[in-house]
Amino acid sequence: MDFELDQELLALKESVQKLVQEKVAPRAGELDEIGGYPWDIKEAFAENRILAIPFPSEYGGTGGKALPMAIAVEEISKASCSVAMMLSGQCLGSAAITIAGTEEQKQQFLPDLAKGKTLAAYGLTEPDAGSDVASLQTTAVRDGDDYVVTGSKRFITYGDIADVMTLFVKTVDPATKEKKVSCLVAERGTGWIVSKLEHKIGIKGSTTTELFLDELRVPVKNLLGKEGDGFKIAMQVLDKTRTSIAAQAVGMAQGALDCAVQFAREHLQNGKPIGRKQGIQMKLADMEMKTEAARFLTYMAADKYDRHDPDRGRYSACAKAYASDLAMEVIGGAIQVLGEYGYTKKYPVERMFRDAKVQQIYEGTNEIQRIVIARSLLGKGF
Ligand code: COS
Repeated sequence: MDFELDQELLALKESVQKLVQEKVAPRAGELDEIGGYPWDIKEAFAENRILAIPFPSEYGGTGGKALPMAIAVEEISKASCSVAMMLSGQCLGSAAITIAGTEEQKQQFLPDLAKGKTLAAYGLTEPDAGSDVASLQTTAVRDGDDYVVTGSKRFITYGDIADVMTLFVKTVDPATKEKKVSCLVAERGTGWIVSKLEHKIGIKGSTTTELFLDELRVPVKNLLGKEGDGFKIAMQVLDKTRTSIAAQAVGMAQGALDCAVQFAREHLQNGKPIGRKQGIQMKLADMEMKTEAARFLTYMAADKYDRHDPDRGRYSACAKAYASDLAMEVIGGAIQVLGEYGYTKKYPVERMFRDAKVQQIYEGTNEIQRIVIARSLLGKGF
């Protein structure tokens, strides 16, 4: 057992840190103010192969492993969770193809995604189907060589700018008339309409959309796996990507802790730094302990995913729920250390506090994570 990152991961961490300092940190506050997608940062990420991290090397990626993803996402999130979403979203939107695609489907979609020439979205959630995936209503009906898809999707990250969307639908078995969850790869320009851009509390530098699917045509050859495989594909994707959400939370907790430590060193009261007060020291120590614990749980979950551990889904749920609950606590603690300053836009902790709330919600609420964890402990039938 070795708790140190190997040379390759350390080099990745350093190169992402450098890029974040140059390109992301100076823009983080402005992105929160104006919203939208930072295309210039996307170009820098594409050039520096950051967007290639989610993809296997055979398809132009850097390996497609969860642990390097977690390390890169953590580093970006220290400065801006909105920008980290760019990488997390590319992984989430494409993972179904990596996991369940045929060789031909992978060759068709993955190389351009790995180059950052195209962007991906994950079309699962609907207005009436969030936590309960099986109750989704969007329907795909066969018409010759196409499926014709009708329905709507809600809270879809990058639905407005994605070129491909792994889209979860119900197909109808012609023999039994039974409706089954299936996964299609839909392409831009085939009939998905952005009906709304959400106004959110945080992660304002990433777009969240409502989509209206109006007779969207998807070639039958874009079906991933078989009809009826969609539910399991959706769950397998989330087993991987929840480690990336945990990494967002760890990155923000660390960013907030760093800010609180610096403030405690520099901010004077009665001529002495507030860091000399034990009340402040206790808070900083708690924040450090919890952030480290969340980081190691996140790295372990990602490593277990990469090793195909049979309990990888449970570990990624543990990491996602623990790290995101803890991030709210740590960032709230950082605001408390900064006092009124922390409540203003002069410091990034107020933005982090707003950005960190969503990790307790998206990719399955933390209540759902606890169900996943408990069922995994109890076994089939619970
Ligand atoms: N990998 C592979 N298969 C899985 C799986 C996983 N991680 N999780 C479940 N399955 C399989 C089960 O083994 C079961 O297979 P069989 O029918 O062959 O027995 C099937 O899928 C159904 O599983 P289950 O009965 O557990 O499904 P539920 O409808 O009870 O739902 C939860 C389970 C609630 C855990 C699931 O719907 C979930 O994770 N929801 C949250 C979705 C989410 O994260 N939404 C956010 C969207 S992305 S922003």
